Amino acid sequence: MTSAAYDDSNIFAKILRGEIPSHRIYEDDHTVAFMDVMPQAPGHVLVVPKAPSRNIFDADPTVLAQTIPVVQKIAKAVKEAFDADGVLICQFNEPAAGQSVFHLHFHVIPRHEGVALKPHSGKMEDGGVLAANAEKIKGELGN
Ligand code: DGP
Repeated sequence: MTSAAYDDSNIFAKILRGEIPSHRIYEDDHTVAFMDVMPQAPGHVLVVPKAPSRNIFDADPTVLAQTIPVVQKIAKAVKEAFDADGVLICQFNEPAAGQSVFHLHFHVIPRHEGVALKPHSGKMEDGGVLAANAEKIKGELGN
């Protein structure tokens, strides 16, 4: 079965164009990282390539190669910022796999021993909490 085409009205395309706000923690020529508004744990970040693709299936391998080093950088920063025991990295492709926003993105989620992961796309977090968590991570990134 083929995937639907990329649709630039998705919420992350709007964030990338600056049409709706986000708590950005990192940006370079190819990639943006911002706080997930429905975090599965405090410090849950989304790493988003600027180039349009719906998910892994239509992504340009060059874009993937540019994105993974940023995922690594953010994983290290959230581990330090939240004193995490581990970091979960995940990425969903198509609704059957749990994808709800159709612009390629990687989830970077700090984990602590014995603390359960909150549901995927669950409860909206308070903006002040997201802002404070973004500042913690930016501090680790040195910006
Ligand atoms: P998924 O497509 O299943 O990988 O999940 C999309 C994630 O995006 C989910 O964890 C919730 C989050 N999310 C949904 N809408 C927004 C939004 O408007 N802003 C931000 N920062 N995150 C969002």
